[in-house]
Amino acid sequence: QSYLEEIQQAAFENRKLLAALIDPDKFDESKVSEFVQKLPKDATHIFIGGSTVEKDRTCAVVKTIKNVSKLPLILFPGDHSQISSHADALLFLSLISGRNPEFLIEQQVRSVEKIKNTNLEIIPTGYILIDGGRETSVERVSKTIPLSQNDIQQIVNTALAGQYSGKKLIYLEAGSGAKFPVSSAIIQAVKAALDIPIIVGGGIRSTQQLQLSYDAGADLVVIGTAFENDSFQA
Ligand code: 1GP
Repeated sequence: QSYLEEIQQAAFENRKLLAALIDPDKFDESKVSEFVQKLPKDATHIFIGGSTVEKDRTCAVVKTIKNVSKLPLILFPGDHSQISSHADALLFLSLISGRNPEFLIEQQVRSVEKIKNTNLEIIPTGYILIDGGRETSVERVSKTIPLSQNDIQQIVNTALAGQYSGKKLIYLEAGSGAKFPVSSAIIQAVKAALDIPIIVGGGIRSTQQLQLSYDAGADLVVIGTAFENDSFQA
């Protein structure tokens, strides 16, 4: 079974998934092993990536994580430099909420030479940036405008356009450190319209917010900051 198939099957069976996001810029190798060993037992995946990561850091951190954890390690890269062949899979992201060709296709083309001779599983993913109440680094780096949480129809249409173009997953992103996460109303509407699994992340800091996202229809939730600062509220 591929990593994508595992996610699809869990979504089909309504088994909720939880990814801990590691931003290689914020962890040195010794810190990362300790962090991974202390992750909550219900974490099912590790995502790795960030908006701005120094060259070669990702690879070093990926190798360290691989030594200490058996969880599937999935690249969630901010740009083509963050691709490491030592991970298990790659969210091949296209920032479809934005209109910046750099993140719609340029970074993807530039990543091909790095990817094509590896065993990385490539997972086509539509990435949708939604306003989380404060400017986040995704917005700054991608130079794109997040969709308003009020414009549910535009978010649903964007997600559907992603599905129709062959994306296998849709990622609803409020941005790392968002003030408020993607609303239940948005998740519900996207879930009702789509046939593919939905990832939700950005600004989720408590069990209650996590459960709200799951109840609304998120198949996989990503938590970065709250785990990183050890501030997640049980
Ligand atoms: C960011 O969705 C992730 O890409 C996680 O966000 O750091 O706010 O948990 P947080």
